[in-house]
Amino acid sequence: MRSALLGLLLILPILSGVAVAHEPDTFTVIVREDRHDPAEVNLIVNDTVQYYNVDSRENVTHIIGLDLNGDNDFDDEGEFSSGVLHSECDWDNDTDCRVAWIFVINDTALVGNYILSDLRSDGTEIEVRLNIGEDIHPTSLPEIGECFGDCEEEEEETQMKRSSQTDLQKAMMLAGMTMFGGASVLLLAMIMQRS
Ligand SMILES: [Ca+2]
Ligand SMILES: [Ca+2]
Repeated sequence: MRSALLGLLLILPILSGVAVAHEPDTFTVIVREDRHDPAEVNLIVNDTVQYYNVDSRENVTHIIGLDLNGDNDFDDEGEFSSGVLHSECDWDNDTDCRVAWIFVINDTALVGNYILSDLRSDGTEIEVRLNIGEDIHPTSLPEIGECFGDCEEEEEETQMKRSSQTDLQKAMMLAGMTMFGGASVLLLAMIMQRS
């Protein structure tokens, strides 16, 4: 009985999570000798994209990734890559060998439009596009008070922006009042001079 209850408790959050989240899709890109099919992929967070290398030229491998600083590698800050992709593998002797890059988009930090590079071992390179959008599902927004990730930070930021705007408004109102006051005094002085 207790274990059944425990099981239910464990399953419930998973079920509710699945119910509100976007149904994950998997996109496949065929990495060829001269191009990718398709050359551009549009997906959203929770989707998966897999790049299959079918370039069977001898000793030619591919590495696909984001080269932010353009130095022809993928090991700098904010960069990511597939690792070396072969067209075929001898897994008996090389268990680390890969023919595909299965890229699971499981982090909202990845949202953005990327121009990835496919660096081939023969020294050539092509650009491919990967557009990652947010998983927006308006019918199932989190309830007020519920938090996803670092929302505390966001709230603080909004409050800070708001308070600085209010200060600016106050300053402008004060300046306006001062000017109006000054103008009134000037007007009064002119009237008094005439009369
Ligand atoms: Ca780099
Ligand atoms: Ca580098």
